Amino acid sequence: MKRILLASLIAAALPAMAQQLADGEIRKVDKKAGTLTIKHGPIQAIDMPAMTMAFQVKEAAMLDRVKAGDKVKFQAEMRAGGKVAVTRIEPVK
Ligand SMILES: [Cu+2]
Repeated sequence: MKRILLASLIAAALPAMAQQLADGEIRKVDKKAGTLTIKHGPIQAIDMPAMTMAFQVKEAAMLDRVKAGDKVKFQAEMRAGGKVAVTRIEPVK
């Protein structure tokens, strides 16, 4: 019963999560600094307009998943100190 409830909750949340993904294009992967520079469209979740900027990443492995020139869909969160971190990123085929 609990499992069914959880499954339906996840199913209900998926469309909302998909909507939150922002569009972007990777401009630079800086493994030393641990940042991704992304030319991005508006990011609703953190009320940010389109621009090109450097993001921190939630997991260092994200820096290996994308390369300059890749088109991506991603999610970001605002961190203390005004830094913004990518929390999820997927290349767009
Ligand atoms: Cu920005």
